[in-house]
Amino acid sequence: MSNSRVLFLTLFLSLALTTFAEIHNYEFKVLEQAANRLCKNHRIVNVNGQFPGPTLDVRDGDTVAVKVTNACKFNVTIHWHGVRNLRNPWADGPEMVTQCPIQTGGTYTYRITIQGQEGTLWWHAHSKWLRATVYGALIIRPKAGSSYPFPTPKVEFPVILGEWWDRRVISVLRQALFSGAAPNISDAITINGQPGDLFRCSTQGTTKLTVNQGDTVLLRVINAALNQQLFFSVANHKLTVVATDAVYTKQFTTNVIMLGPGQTTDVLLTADQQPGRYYMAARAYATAQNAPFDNTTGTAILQYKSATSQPILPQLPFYNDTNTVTVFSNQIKSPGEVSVPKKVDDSLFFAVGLGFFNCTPGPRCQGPNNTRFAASMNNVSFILPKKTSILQAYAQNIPNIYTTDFPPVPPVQFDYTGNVPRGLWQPVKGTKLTKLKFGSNVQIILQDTSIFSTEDHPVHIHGYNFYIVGQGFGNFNPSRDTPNFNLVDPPKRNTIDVPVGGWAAIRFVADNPGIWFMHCHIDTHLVWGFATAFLVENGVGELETLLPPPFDLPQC
Ligand SMILES: *[C@@H]1O[C@H](CO)[C@@H](O)[C@H](O)[C@H]1NC(C)=O
Ligand SMILES: *[C@@H]1O[C@H](CO)[C@@H](O)[C@H](O)[C@H]1NC(C)=O
Ligand SMILES: *[C@@H]1O[C@H](CO)[C@@H](O)[C@H](O)[C@H]1NC(C)=O
Ligand SMILES: *[C@@H]1O[C@H](CO)[C@@H](O)[C@H](O)[C@H]1NC(C)=O
Ligand SMILES: *[C@@H]1O[C@H](CO)[C@@H](O)[C@H](O)[C@H]1NC(C)=O
Ligand SMILES: *[C@@H]1O[C@H](CO)[C@@H](O)[C@H](O)[C@H]1NC(C)=O
Ligand SMILES: [Cu+2]
Repeated sequence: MSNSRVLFLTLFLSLALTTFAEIHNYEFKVLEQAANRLCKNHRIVNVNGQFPGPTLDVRDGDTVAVKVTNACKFNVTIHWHGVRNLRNPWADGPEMVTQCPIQTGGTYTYRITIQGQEGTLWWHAHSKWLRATVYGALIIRPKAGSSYPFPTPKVEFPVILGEWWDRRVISVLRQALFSGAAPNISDAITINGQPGDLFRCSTQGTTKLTVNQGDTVLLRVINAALNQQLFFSVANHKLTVVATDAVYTKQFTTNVIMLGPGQTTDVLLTADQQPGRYYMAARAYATAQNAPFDNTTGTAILQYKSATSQPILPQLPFYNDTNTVTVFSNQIKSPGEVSVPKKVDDSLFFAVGLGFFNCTPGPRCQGPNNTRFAASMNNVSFILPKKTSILQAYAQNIPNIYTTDFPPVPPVQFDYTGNVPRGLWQPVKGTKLTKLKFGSNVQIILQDTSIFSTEDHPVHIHGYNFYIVGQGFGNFNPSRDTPNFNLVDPPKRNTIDVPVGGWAAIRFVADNPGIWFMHCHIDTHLVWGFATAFLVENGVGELETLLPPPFDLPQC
């Protein structure tokens, strides 16, 4: 062999052995096609003709390039929920926040990097309400040569919970945005796109998972529902929680889990029951008072090989069983001691919840008592810019797209969870951001309000994982609550379901420069303005600096 050949081989081998990192190429074609559920046909937007869409299956350290072609008549973008994409919000996806939409006939390639994350994430459309049917799993396995922190399961299965409307979701949203009233609730809770055989015309399509007795099974549960927190349980089988939001947890065993929209939970189950058929079931956890919700039960079937018996239903908690939720979420912890920021540089307090805009009685004023529904954070109801995205405006110095004066504390202090005077119910509109220095230690208290109704809100931050150092009910009280923060082994997540009528304290280091969206993952609340964004400044040197925009970034 020639010297250069040897050199090349050595180089190639050492690269392959030291990094193992792979590059995955996927192609997504966004289409609108007929789908049949609950005895009715109507058109849904999907990816590659699949619903749920394709599963991305990668390893920690890999790079993923997804070429998205928009072949439907709506503007679309895709978000990689929970992927940090360090220095690269260009690949994050929220429409008019980090990019202009991919218009009909257009193409954009998302170049995603997975670094230090393992478990289950997911992807979904981030444009209007398209994510109702445009979503799929993103599975991140350990690097080659390393393994799970538990015995490798025999079977792995994504369980994607969703909501189905008998009408086109675009029409449901359009009607709500026109009238100012709350949108219609969904008609079915689904598992992997199927409502299950408790519904009419659904026996054929029901999702089934076949196992052998004795198998261990890893269920990767994702709440992809548009607007609904969900309980999930499997009849007669205990679930051992091993990870949430692609971060491993201390393991614990439970009969039921609860996920807010946006959250994921990996659970292990052992097929140690009598050979038979058992329902996996999902149903609402709903906390807003006097608000209608979809109270149907979505099911799939866990069946032992060759069993044919009638499936058994698990007992799910009552829709308002906050006690079960609290017991469950208090058990989620990091596996051991973690490095939580101890000193806080930016101390923020965000009061979050619903509100109303007064309006002139008429067809566009059909919220309660002649209003239009709104939602806000610190009394700002977020408006997406129309001319260009916030990230493009930031990177290219385009003025008048956003401001950086988001209030660090509520502009008016009040008894957040008490009887709030009507005079405080109407927020102001704005596109307001919080500027953060690179490397700053940030703490945010998220405080629910009782304006209209208390409610648990799944708050998601793009590009970041954060530690949940405390949670409680009522108003946050710094002198009482701060000393009880868990700075040892708190859970790390990308979405926190803030307790109903309560608060949550989160901490993170602002180590990812760029524009990053923060919002309620209930899409009804998001379109009403429950959102803001962070502008994280560059640090020192290339590795702490926002990447330049890719050449194919869509323009408005
Ligand atoms: C919403 O529900 C109302 C009452 O059931 C119905 O009249 C209306 O057509 C629905 N709208 C949409 C867009 O589904
Ligand atoms: C929700 O459905 C369950 C099971 O079908 C039923 O027991 C319960 O009464 C319903 N709750 C509401 C508020 O509709
Ligand atoms: C839950 O709802 C039921 C009936 O809808 C009610 O009787 C019960 O008091 C509620 N529980 C809580 C904890 O609010
Ligand atoms: C609407 O007005 C009625 C009567 O004043 C009041 O009882 C109710 O709480 C109001 N609802 C809202 C959402 O403001
Ligand atoms: C929000 O701002 C509006 C307009 O200034 C004011 O009327 C309202 O009381 C404020 N509400 C809160 C909760 O700060
Ligand atoms: C689609 O996006 C383009 C570019 O941002 C915009 O001009 C157009 O109004 C959008 N169309 C719809 C239906 O929102
Ligand atoms: Cu919300």
